Amino acid sequence: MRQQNIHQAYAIAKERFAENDIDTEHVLDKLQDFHLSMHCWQADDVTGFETQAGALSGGIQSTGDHPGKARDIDELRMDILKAKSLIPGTHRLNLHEIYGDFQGKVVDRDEVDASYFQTWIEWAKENDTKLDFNSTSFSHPKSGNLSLSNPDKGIRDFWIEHTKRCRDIANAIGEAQGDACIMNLWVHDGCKDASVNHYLYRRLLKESLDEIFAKQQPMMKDSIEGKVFGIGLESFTVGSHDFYTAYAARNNKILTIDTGHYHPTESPADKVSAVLQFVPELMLHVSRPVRWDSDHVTIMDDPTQELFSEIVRADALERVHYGLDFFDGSINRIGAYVIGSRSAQKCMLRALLEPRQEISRLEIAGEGYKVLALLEEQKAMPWQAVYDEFCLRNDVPVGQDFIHEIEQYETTVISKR
Ligand code: RNT
Ligand code: ZN
Repeated sequence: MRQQNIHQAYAIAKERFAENDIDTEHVLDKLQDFHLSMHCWQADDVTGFETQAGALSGGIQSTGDHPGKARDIDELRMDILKAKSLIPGTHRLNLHEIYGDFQGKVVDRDEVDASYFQTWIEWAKENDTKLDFNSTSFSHPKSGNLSLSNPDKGIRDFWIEHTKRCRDIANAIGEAQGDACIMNLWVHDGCKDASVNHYLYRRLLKESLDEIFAKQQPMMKDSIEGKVFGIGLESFTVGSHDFYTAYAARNNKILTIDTGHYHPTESPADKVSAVLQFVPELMLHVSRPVRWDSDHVTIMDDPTQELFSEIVRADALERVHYGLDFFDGSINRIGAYVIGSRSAQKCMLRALLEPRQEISRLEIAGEGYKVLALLEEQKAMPWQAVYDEFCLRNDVPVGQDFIHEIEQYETTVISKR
């Protein structure tokens, strides 16, 4: 009965959208081809599996102590598969270097190699998942306030070596999966208080990056991520948005836009059409800033909707990679994955359902009020019926039904940890 209602609602929505010349079947195909890169670090509050692991540092923090976080690689893989089973479509997994399969061995960051990611490569293959990658400069005794921009050559070289090795790993992953692995580079480097060596730090970061990127790596792509500030590094950030935008434009690198990394009234969405004139591709870290935190679970808020709409309006679907980046330790972590992923997907769906050709035509013809009228009307169009149909076709729970599944998993698995 319920299934029948969903199909019926979809049939009505389909007709309604067709009045605007939107073919919902075509949109559903596009949504099927929309792959998120799910971050592995929501499952364990960015802890990772280093045998020698210390506390989370580098200006990021995961707060809350909801019981049952993944404690080892098996639990993490299981949790991610559970989350994936509740998200329609096929999605990638984004690994940080500290999530290697170290098997109890102490492997320092300048010693890591692809062998520690072999079981991940196999797991990914078995589970029809492509992998992306990140170097990890935080949570390490040598992290301090400065890593790749550290005036101490010994420390700088340590992180350069780490990052070069991470590129080798990403390339090996890319080769194994027959699809380029994107390696994101974010370093926390900054100053807590007033400082005068900004030019020096930025020159050092630029030189470190030049050295790191010197090697050609055909099966991986580099993305670089700036930030407005880190916790404990409030006064200055070496890798600011301007720094990486300029670097990416000059060196043909993918620019990462983390939606939590800008000033409160600055619009990440507005950057899409600006930077895509100069950088080849974008990587998103879809997140949600709240006060000082840049990593709350993604929801369907206006900034997220605007971001996806801008990508579709720029006709840039093929030039954007869709990473997620939030970590909330205060709620059920699988729930966090599912809510964040489905919300990002719904924003993309709404963006795809917009009659943009018609709105664009009206705008260019100077028919201002009609543009506004159509944009306003879109907000109440029955997109939800299309999303429900999408869930049904992908054999995942429709609407809030996923809550029940997470609750069961909480009782039978998570609460036993
Ligand atoms: C930190 C950056 C970065 C991290 C992850 C864990 O502010 O957003 O992307 O969240 O690498
Ligand atoms: Zn990020």
